[in-house]
Amino acid sequence: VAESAADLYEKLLGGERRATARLITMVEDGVPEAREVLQRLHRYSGKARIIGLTGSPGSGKSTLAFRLAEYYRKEGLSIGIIAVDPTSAFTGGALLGDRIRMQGLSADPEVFIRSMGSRGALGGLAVATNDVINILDASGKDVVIVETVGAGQVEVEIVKFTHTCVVVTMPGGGDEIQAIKAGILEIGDVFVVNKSDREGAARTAADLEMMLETKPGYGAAAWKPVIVSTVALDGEGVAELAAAIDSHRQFLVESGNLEEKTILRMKAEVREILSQTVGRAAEGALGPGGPGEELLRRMAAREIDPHTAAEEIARLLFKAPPD
Ligand SMILES: Nc1nc2c(ncn2[C@@H]2O[C@H](COP(=O)(O)OP(=O)(O)OP(=O)(O)O)[C@@H](O)[C@H]2O)c(=O)[nH]1
Ligand SMILES: [Mg+2]
Repeated sequence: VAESAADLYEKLLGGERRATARLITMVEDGVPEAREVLQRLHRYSGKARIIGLTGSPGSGKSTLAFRLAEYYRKEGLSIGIIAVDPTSAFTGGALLGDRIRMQGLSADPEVFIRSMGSRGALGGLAVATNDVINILDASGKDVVIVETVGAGQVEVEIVKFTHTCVVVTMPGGGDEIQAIKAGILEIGDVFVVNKSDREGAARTAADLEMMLETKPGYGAAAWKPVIVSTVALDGEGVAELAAAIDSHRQFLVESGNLEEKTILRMKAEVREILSQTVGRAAEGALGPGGPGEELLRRMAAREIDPHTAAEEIARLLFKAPPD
């Protein structure tokens, strides 16, 4: 029996996990009714702290996410964890110990864990992820952790949807730091050298520090990125990481940057949605039976150039008065 959008909405606000899970699946599948629920939910979101965890594959992001979740649970906070396009699923590669700890966490009604594959890429993975952040936020989660593999444009896009971005790295000589250099340095508020039980951790932290301090604009920046060393395996340094995340949060609140960040988040969100809408409209206009069909023929006959044709279509799409 299909649940109506109104039912789903009520159940979600009532804290029903199944409703949350169902709505997320609907978002991933691009089911139109999901939008109706998202619209209604919007005014209930905006309370959660949103933390991004990004960094190279296998650096320990998932393990750290669980550790952080355990830490926040002890503080009495509820948690949502989203893993975006994980190279290894939560139930996959992890060691037995990890799996058992994870099962413990996922049995906790105050913890909601979800992996998002590129299945949701249809409507844009970044938008789908942000929808899921908002769903977990509205469902009452105090903290939402978003894990992404810090590689592509989508990840950088997703980081814009978080309040605090944690970049996770591990000892591994120059390669590791080199990987970080590509764009990731700019987006980190907190940097973690995980697997500090391994050789070369101090060196990696020192290299990182030097890179951050020589970054253009470092002296003028109001927030100086913090570097934390952790061993996610046994939880060492996790309290320090939580403290660093907290002080960044504090900074955002006190400097008024939180509000600015929220506006930027909304902007990124609307921009993504708009560009998709406009893209689809353009496809439609140029498709069979669309107003562009005739224009395309005229272009082929060299009667009209592509710029003029695009202008005409834009005028049709946006219904702007002809000039
Ligand atoms: N030695 C050591 N191993 C760790 C530490 N943290 C995590 N690992 C191990 O590193 C491996 C990868 O950990 P994950 O937490 O899955 O890493 P990830 O960054 O989420 O990996 P992907 O999502 O696949 O990119 C696992 O086998 C962990 O047990 C650590 O502090 N020290
Ligand atoms: Mg992972």
